[in-house]
Amino acid sequence: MSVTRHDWTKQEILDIYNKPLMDLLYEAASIHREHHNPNTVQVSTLLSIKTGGCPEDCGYCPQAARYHTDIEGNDLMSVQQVKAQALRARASGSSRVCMGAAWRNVKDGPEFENVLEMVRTINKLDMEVCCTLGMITENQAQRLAEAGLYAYNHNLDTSEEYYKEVISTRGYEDRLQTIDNVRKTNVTVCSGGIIGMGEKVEDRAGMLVALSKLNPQPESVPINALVAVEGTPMEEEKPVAIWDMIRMVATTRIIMPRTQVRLSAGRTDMSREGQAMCFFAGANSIFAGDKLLTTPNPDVNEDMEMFSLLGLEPQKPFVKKAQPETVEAEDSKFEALGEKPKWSRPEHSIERNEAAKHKSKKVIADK
Ligand code: SAM
Ligand code: DTB
Ligand code: SF4
Repeated sequence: MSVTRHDWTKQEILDIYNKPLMDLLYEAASIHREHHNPNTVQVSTLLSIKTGGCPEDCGYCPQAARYHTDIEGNDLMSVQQVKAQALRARASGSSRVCMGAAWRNVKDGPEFENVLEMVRTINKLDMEVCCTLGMITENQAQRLAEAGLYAYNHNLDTSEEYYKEVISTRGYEDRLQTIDNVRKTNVTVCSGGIIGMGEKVEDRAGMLVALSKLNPQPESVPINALVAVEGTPMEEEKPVAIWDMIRMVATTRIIMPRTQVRLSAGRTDMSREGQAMCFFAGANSIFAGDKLLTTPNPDVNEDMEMFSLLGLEPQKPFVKKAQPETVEAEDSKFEALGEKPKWSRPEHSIERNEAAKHKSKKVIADK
């Protein structure tokens, strides 16, 4: 049985990533079979509960207010809307709902209270609940755990070095701190990143070093291919070659044998054959539903057809970890602390982020 290591070096990871493909696939698939059923795939549905208007400058993100993208922004959804969407997701075979909000960090107050109620509501539908709300404190993580949250998604996105070329409004350390805050609770950690942002293969390896150092390693690692959205600083990035996706998935599987590797954004550009190779290489979860947060994703029926072709079965909820109990708001042991944490703001200048910001002004002025 392969052991879980936390001391991988960048060079060791690069050597794996660059192996002849057949050797890489064989090794990854063998490790995959030691720890997982190769014919089941965990299916999550994403739900953007608060869309757009985000104050951050993440260079990949269509929801950053400063870039001129075409997305339609929305205030926080109601608990009833979320419940209806969750029921739809459950009926279509999803075991998990992942709620995303275009926030820098969670602020205590009525909106967070509503999110806690959404978590309670979905957990009571016997579905795994995940949230991705930006940076959170330990107290906020405890309150989410008490409401019945199963997983919290907070991506490292890339290597610490390349991160400085992507985001200037928050630091890598804060990402690690948020993950650590989640780890202090019984909520599982979902953390991965994006390839295709102009980074080097060394940066992909650097991100895997950072993820594999986490102890325990994340229960889920999403590998996103950049969705290059018009108006963002990364609008002109070339699509990720399927071979890069397969290599990244296989390497992640070898480095983190027990994690669920999630084949995330970018599937609309992948053939079924390409996705099948990713599943063979160790991917065992996907986001389903015709939309990710703001961008398209394959249709649910197309995915079910692919599952049937490949003999894959959707994973049932709570097979990896028992369902958390939901504590009602009135019985809560934790109260809102109204903390004002000092999350960092490096605020260095990133040329392409600045250019996209100014371009948006120009586009508006020209209209
Ligand atoms: N605002 C919160 C945050 O940043 O933590 C939560 C939502 S944010 C959209 C969640 C993740 O989606 C990001 O960390 C990033 O990895 C991924 N993402 C965003 N835009 C993307 C894009 N255009 N292509 C691929 N992945 C993307
Ligand atoms: C993750 O790693 N990928 C998902 C989820 N976690 C929140 C988000 C992908 C977003 C793709 C761009 C969009 O649809 O806005
Ligand atoms: Fe905001 Fe999250 Fe998008 Fe960054 S990734 S701009 S924090 S929604």
